[in-house]
Amino acid sequence: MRVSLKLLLANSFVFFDRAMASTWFNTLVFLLLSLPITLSRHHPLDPLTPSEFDKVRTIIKGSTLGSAKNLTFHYVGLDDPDKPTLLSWLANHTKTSPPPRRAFLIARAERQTHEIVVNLPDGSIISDHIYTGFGYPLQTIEEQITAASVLTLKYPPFVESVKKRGLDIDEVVCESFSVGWFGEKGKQKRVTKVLCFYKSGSDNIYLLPIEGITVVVDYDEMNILEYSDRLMVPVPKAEGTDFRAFKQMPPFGPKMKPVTVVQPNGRSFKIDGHMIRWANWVFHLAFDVRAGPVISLASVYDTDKGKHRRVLYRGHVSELFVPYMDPTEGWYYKTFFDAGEYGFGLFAVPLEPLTDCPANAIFMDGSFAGHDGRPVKKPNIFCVFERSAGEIAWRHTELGIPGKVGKEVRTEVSLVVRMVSTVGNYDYVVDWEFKQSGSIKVGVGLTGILEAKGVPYTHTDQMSENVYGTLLAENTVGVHHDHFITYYLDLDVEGDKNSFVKARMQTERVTDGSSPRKSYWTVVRDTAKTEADARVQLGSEPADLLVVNPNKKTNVGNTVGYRLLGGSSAGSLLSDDDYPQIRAAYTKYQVFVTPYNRSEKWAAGTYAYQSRGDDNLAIWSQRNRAIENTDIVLWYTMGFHHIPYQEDFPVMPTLTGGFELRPSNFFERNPTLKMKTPKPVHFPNCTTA
Ligand SMILES: *[C@@H]1O[C@H](CO)[C@@H](O)[C@H](O)[C@H]1NC(C)=O
Ligand SMILES: *[C@@H]1O[C@H](CO)[C@@H](O)[C@H](O)[C@H]1NC(C)=O
Ligand SMILES: [Cu+2]
Repeated sequence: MRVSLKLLLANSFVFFDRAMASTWFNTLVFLLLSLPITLSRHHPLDPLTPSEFDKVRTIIKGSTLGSAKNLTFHYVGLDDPDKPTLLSWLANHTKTSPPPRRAFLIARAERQTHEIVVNLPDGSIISDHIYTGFGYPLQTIEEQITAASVLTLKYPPFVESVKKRGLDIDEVVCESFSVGWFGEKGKQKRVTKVLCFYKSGSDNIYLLPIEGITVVVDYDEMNILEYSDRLMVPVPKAEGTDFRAFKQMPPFGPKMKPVTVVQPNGRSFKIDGHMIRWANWVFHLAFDVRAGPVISLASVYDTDKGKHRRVLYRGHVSELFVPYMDPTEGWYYKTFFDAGEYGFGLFAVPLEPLTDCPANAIFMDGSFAGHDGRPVKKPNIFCVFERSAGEIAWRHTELGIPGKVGKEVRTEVSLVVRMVSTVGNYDYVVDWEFKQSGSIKVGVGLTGILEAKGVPYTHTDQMSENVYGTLLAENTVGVHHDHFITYYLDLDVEGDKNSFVKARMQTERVTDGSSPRKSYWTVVRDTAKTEADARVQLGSEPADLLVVNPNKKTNVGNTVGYRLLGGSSAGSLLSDDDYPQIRAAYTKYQVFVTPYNRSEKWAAGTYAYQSRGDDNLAIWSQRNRAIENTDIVLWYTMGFHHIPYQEDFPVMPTLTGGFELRPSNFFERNPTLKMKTPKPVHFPNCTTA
């Protein structure tokens, strides 16, 4: 859920809105954009620019599809070059020209889904394939607004239902919710369910649901298919739901003195286009409307070897599955796929300097193609900053030498790339943090508003039925749910031929009397041969999980690798035959490893909207392909079972989870041994003791 649509549109603006209306102008822009000089400036992984989105639109409008009725653009993005092509270009890029820039788009026209590849340099359509399988592409913001705000709010029976509840229609706001799939056979229409909320003086609409009304809208016809008004549960009281500062009454919370991070000599990182260089790291950062931030070509400089060494070819959020645990009529279908149904990048919000990101942050913009294919700018979509939060990178006090105390400490400074996506009620703060130790830490902060249900109860003593959640305030239940955030991690540890190793810790018994000890643990290293060996439920047995390069050894003979330190791991508790679980079957495991395949990027399938579970990570993994000493992709699913608590009301304090990719026999020794702690900064009113 979903969608402060108007706000999102207000924060974006459309390029060339009127100018593009005239055809000669289109042709001119088209010709200008065709000049190779414009294109050669791009890194092959740079996201499409606003003018490239325009160009794609112009090409499609000029094709046979251009005359189709109701042509809508559901996804437009870079058709990233084939990996071998890109790698060979990178190895040689002073001598050869980059792979041609191509766009991949998913458009709908006349109730059909088209998958189109456009060659940008010459404006040709390379392929136009009609997808006939189950599931639909991302919803557009515009169709969500039309279904919710235009159709529903004007629908006479709905206006009547609002009146019957004694509510004022002008205070009602509505939003579109994806409907899922519950075993229906045959092709289903592309539909949405609309839910409405009551503002009544508070802006915290998600805590003020109008329960008992079902509205089903056909997206393709844009009409209301079903309407029912079942029961009359009061809208919860608005009192106490407001989270805006100016609405709060004294007494106020603890007062703090100003605090900030200053870098008097400037930042230690450089952004060149989409390439970011900081300390020992270099990587490419792109925005994708479905994934949000995409990190590519991350490599770490090895001071001892005097070169950059490859770590991560590509990493991004692949899916967020958020199933609610209330099986009743108004709630059962709430099993959201925030990336594949809504667009994790599409709902990214502009970051505000000094609050969303610290004072030393730099901001980057992004853009995407709207419903009509026109570019929409997303300002301040990412921030990049150095984090110096008083952490210790490493230290030691040497107390063991009589008469001498030796001490060494290094301060931790890391680099963070941040995006915040507000998918309706929830705000996800996603951080990619690069450390000088060679670690990449990925963090997700969950905050925002709980999805609340209106109930007749004002105290837990009155509740004789299951309310499927926690009574948070009078008439307000926070419904039980999960968050499963799946990351696509194409690690290339010193090259693309990698293996997945489980270093299992196994208890050994001492039975021969050779030691006073009766037991110890030892490590058994299993290299996964096929996909089945690499499905892991974390916590089921103690093991380090590594992606290694079996062809590269350290000087003392260990295999170079990176290990996954999983955090916030939870597995889905739904039954395997439950429909949402069939669609998100991969959430039974936290780890999968697949061989690299360019078309396997989205854990819940390319067409997650109304998907039926026939195309997802769990299904691909069942092919049980070979994954040893080949190009592999690691998939990690972070999970949270969320029982709401009263502190989550009316706005939830950030709950943080994450995982770490940590060099493991990658370097010859601690790579931060010779790292220098930054010089101290002296403040006028601050004394360093
Ligand atoms: C186009 O959309 C309109 C409403 O938005 C609908 O009535 C019509 O049937 C659609 N036509 C096609 C061919 O999809
Ligand atoms: C790549 O993935 C797609 C989608 O799962 C599949 O149809 C195709 O067969 C795969 N290709 C290879 C070479 O495994
Ligand atoms: Cu939650």
